[in-house]
Amino acid sequence: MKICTLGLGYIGLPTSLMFAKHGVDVVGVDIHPNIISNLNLGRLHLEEPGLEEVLHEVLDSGKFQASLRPEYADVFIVAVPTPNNNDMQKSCDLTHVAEATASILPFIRKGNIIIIESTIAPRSMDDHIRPMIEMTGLTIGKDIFLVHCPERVLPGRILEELVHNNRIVGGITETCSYKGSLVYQTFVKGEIIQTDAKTAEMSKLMENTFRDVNIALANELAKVCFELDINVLDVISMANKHPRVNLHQPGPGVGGHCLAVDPYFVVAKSPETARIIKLARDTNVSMPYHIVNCVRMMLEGIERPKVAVFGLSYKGNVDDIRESPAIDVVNILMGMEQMEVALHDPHVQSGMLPIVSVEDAVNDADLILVLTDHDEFKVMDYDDLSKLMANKMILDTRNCIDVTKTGVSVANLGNIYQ
Ligand code: SAJ
Repeated sequence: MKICTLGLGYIGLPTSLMFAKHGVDVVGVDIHPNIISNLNLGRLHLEEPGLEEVLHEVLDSGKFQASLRPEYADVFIVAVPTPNNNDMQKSCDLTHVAEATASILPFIRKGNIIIIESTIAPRSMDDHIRPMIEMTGLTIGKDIFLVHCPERVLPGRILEELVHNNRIVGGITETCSYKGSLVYQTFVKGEIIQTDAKTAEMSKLMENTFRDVNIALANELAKVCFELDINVLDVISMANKHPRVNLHQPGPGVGGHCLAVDPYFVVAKSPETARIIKLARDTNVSMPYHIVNCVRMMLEGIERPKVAVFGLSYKGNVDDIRESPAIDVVNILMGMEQMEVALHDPHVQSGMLPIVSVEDAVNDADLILVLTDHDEFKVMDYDDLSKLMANKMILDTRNCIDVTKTGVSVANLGNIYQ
């Protein structure tokens, strides 16, 4: 079998490498020349545990090659980004998916399987992708097989989850679903569930929406408890002792290219009806302002305060700053008069951000503001570090510092008012 993947980002690259590791000939296509040249030299452009080793393995075995152009193959997998459109409802922007699909049309032949893995708005397969393929004159379900198989892996655990998670394979016809499921049998150990395309689209969107809505509930609770002088973290751990309750963790907001993006696809398709989903988004988007209010409260009375921000990525142990609430917090803080803000993140290497060493960030700072739960921040010697500070204050918005191991008092979203 030969597979041609379109898009070599957080999903397309690990997926390509996993197929190659299991003996499939893979050509991975991306539109960025630097990504292609680096990958062919064994250099990664993103951080994901275990990925570099697999890249070297499949380059050595000759099973993987990165390229700027698609080629003839048995299977085409589209894994390109679907951002929000710039409209009021932040609908699903299918431009990259449509362009990637158009780019393979000259190479598709009878018997090929085309898989869209990108997260897409409900009915995108039926209303947009299907007509593009039908324009070739090939009959879907007979000559060519079209499926939506949404990616569902968690950044930070991608290689493990690619193998062990269940896969939903939603075909345009039943034969499409069957043919698509055979492709994933190459390495997937989880259940491979066959359904239709629109059920697959909505199932994927609901997984991320479920999580977003639940985090919004925790964040709303954090704000309510703040107003009522109740420790939200204690409340959550008490309530979660009930066998059917699983409150999520409050924090500075919800980021990444999935939870902060996908729920809008549903809202945009059904704006009058999808009200809880929209409200959850609004609540999560409001969290950076709540965090800044907390910071302001802690710094009251200090002239020209300095905040050392720990963590810019959207969650712990990843380098991805897309839609990161930490960036929103930083932007609000930087817009405040008299406020000095220093940034530290051991995972992020963005040339665009003035990231400094931990010592430079903390030197003369009044407050350490932890916005991302990187492992490095959990094991740091805060007693030692605080000697460099003008005022020894820490606000841990992720509740990730073990307070029993530090002599410095650490505020979190549960005890900020005290
Ligand atoms: N977060 C909280 N509180 C929590 C849990 C998470 O504030 O209790 C925040 C995180 O800090 C982060 C954001 O939510 O900013 C999202 O993080 P995440 O770890 O929940 O999810 P992602 O975006 O990294 O990956 C999600 C996963 N979806 C689900 O768990 C339902 C993953 O399986 C999907 O493949 C991925 O989206 C995707 O690509 O769609």
